[in-house]
Amino acid sequence: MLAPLAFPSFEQAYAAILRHVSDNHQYANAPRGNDSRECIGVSFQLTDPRQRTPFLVARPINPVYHFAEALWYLGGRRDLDMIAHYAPRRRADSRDGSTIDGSAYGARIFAPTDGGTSPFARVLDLLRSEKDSKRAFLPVFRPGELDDPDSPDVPCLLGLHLLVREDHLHMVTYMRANDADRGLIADAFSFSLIQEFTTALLGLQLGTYTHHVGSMHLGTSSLPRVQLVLTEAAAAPDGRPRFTVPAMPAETIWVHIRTVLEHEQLLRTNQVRYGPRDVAGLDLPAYWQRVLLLFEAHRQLTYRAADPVETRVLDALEPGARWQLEHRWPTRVQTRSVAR
Ligand code: 5HM
Repeated sequence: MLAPLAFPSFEQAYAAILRHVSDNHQYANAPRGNDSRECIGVSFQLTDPRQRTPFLVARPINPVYHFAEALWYLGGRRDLDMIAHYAPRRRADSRDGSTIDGSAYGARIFAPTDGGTSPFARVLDLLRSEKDSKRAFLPVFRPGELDDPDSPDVPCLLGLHLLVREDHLHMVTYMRANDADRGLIADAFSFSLIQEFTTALLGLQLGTYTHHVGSMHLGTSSLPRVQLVLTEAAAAPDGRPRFTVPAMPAETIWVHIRTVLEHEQLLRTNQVRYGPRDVAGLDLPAYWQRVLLLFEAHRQLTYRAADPVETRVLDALEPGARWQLEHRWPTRVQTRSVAR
């Protein structure tokens, strides 16, 4: 795939990539013991980067994890406390049991460097002063990355490139490697959400999202599920996903991200419980209130033994996110038809 192919949603891109790697893999190999089917140099483009998540029965998604990861990046964080709460397997990426280095991309993009300014803030300054710049690159992979041959966590993301063209903000992602059925789903979600937030900060329209990968691969253990995903995707009437993801409010600012992160921590540590009325009392756009209710749903899944998640919380969620929860935790999350 030399030229990027454009898709209206990630779900359609994901199905196309899965089909490409499973039907046309160039190599069967096992780097670091991971049995894979691999294609070299794979790219795709999303014409509407908001449609960033799949709604497929065969591939249950945890929307709470995806928002947690995107917010963890935006918070410039490295702590395992937050990210491993939603994905315990991330502990394997840590050397010291409390922080992540290589794949804590946000710490390399949003945290201030020695000069007191973050690379992200500098890139925003650049784009405000010269809109057509080609220099707005946010590097993640560093020259010394391979110095330690035993590193558990070498970043897969090389960097993110922002381009403003005709009042639209485009993002181009460069990755050395992507697992098409795992990392890709999380990466496209987080990076396109960062793109949408940046679009709001700059007062622009959302442009395209392009994703370039050196090694696009599938673990052989994923192959049976991938076939089910491909059968389901092929049966979709017009190829379109079941749900449309709403726009992030254009008035979203850093204070909203920080507020969501503060309340996420309270929910993660079970210090508060929220219903729709509680989050309505916070100084947050409705979009972000609904994201907090996703964290409340996760609090209930974590701390309320086998109880079902409260209907008042489920009913206030974004319909697509609720559907994903229903399919991810079918015994704990009532389907909408039963709830009504
Ligand atoms: O041996 P290597 O360091 O490449 O293994 C990392 C694995 O995690 C690869 O399969 C890579 O594609 C996947 N991965 C991903 O797809 C990892 C990260 C974290 O850096 C990511 N996307 N964001």
